[in-house]
Amino acid sequence: MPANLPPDARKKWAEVEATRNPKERLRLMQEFVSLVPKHKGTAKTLAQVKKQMSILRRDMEERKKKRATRSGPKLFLEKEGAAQIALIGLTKAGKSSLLAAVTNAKVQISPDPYTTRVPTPGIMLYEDIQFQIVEAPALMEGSADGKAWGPQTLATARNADGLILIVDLSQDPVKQLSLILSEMEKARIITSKPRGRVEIEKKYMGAGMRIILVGTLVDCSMRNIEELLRSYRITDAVVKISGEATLNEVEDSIFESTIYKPATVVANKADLEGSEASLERLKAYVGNRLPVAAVSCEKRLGLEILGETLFKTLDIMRVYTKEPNEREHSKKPFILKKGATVYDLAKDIHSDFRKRFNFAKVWSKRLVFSPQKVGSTFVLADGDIVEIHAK
Ligand SMILES: Nc1nc2c(ncn2[C@@H]2O[C@H](COP(=O)(O)OP(=O)(O)OP(=O)(O)O)[C@@H](O)[C@H]2O)c(=O)[nH]1
Ligand SMILES: [Mg+2]
Repeated sequence: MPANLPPDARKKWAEVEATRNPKERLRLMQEFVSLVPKHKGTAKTLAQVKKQMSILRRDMEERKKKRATRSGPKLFLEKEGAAQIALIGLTKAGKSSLLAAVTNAKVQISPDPYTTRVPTPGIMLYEDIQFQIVEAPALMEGSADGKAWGPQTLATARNADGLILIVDLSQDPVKQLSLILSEMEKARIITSKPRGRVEIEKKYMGAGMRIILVGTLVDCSMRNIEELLRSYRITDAVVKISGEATLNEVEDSIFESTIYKPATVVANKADLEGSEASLERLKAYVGNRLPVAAVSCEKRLGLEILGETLFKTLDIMRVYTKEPNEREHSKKPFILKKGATVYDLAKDIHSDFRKRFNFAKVWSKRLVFSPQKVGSTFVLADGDIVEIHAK
């Protein structure tokens, strides 16, 4: 049963998506729900929207509480550096100790529980990249239901580009990690790449629609998908479809609010007795789902691989730019997602380049001859040097 929502409901959803004010958004979502006919075909959509509404309500309540006390930190920390990484773990796992060991941050380390109560940032260097690491207040059972600093901890995770999940090897690490993963999943944050075959990434206005199909459409054409999305006023997006997908599945993904965050597990306190056995148990539990790094923040052991591990899990690359008449390229890299093209780089440099792009020259280790003259669709790789020529 493809495309089962009436046009007025689609229009309403477009209004929801265009609204940032949480109260207004909630009201529009409520109206949306009342416009959706209730039957088996719409059950999933309704459940997803209701879940979004409950998250929104909780966030609003949290904000109200903060306003009432007139204190409390901001919900989000400004991003700095190439990527923001949230440090998530139970109390006393060693989050502050890790921050102290790998960044410039001044933090309070203590044997008492719940020492860090506000998101605390620090900058870590890996080669020529700066990662911003943010210690979130300790996660606990009930965080996803709003207990203690739960909303703030989970908002920190949701707002970050990637996660470090830290566990204490002197306590049961499997229990800690499974608690972390289950609280996050309740808050709709997952650490394994979505199984979903349809991914919709909304883009800035004017970007246009790009559908990347690696597989087959079952009951529809590319054109049907564009029409469907347009009926939701989605006109600027990259839609990735893999495997077999129906039009209905594409429609479902519009309401999907689960987000994927690449994560690395850090197993701390590897200096303590008995840590080897618990590391083995942790590794057996994790399997090949996530990378696991055993460290001792106190003894400064095992930390040297952290930068490279983060870089790999984030799926990012560095690209250097060069002015046409200069010999040296920029010292500071542009950070792009793997698979990004010359076009993505050009619009990151200057929004004007989108229209004025003529051609680029690329110096790369992969190319037999460098530089090579390329067009905007050329796919870049880590370490490439790019010189952009405008019209
Ligand atoms: N043996 C050992 N102890 C550690 C290690 N890292 C941290 N600790 C100790 O663990 C305790 C908690 O460390 P913190 O870094 O404050 O932990 P946290 O996760 O920031 O805790 P809260 O902010 O209170 O939730 C402190 O007493 C640290 O000295 C380590 O690698 N080995
Ligand atoms: Mg702390």
